[in-house]
Amino acid sequence: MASTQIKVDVQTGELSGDKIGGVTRTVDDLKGLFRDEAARQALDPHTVVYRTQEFAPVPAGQEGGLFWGTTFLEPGRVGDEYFMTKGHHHTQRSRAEFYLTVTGSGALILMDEKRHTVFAPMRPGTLHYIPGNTAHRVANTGDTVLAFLACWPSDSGHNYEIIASHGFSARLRDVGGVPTLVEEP
Ligand code: S6P
Ligand code: ZN
Repeated sequence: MASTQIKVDVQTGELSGDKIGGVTRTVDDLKGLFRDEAARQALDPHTVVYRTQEFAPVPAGQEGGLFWGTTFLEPGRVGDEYFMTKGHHHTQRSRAEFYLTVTGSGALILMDEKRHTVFAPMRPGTLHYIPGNTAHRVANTGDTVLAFLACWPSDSGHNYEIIASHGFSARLRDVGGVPTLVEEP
């Protein structure tokens, strides 16, 4: 059986090898994501908020395979909110995922089907299991790049529409210097 191999720099999270794709999300791409839209518009639209790398050894949607990726989330703020990922559900709702932090510090924000939102601290070495049926997003609460490795089923898919239209039920905001989940009105 053919094996498929890439390299992971475990210090930085950088992937190298074949079949690696990814996306970059700038301030301009993240219109409507943050609470303070005026603060977002005041930033340089070309500023990179995060970039991803994704190793897809099988076609997306194929049942039984696994994907591996790294997300590099820059430090920064939009108003009192930290730079964060868009956040998503998996299209196949039951699909779970692992996140392993390698650099920086931040927060994994999880929302269950009842729209109950919690967060867990991320720092180098923390491994988080994201259960199925759980929307997930990451915020960088530190001053350096937050890099985390992820592993998820190849048939998970990503549903961004629900979060784009309904958001999470709470936002992680800087309240007096402390990352605090604040319920949305
Ligand atoms: C994929 C996994 C991550 C995210 C990445 C960017 O299931 O959860 O690779 O895609 O952290 O976040 P988002 O919400 O923009 O896809
Ligand atoms: Zn995911």
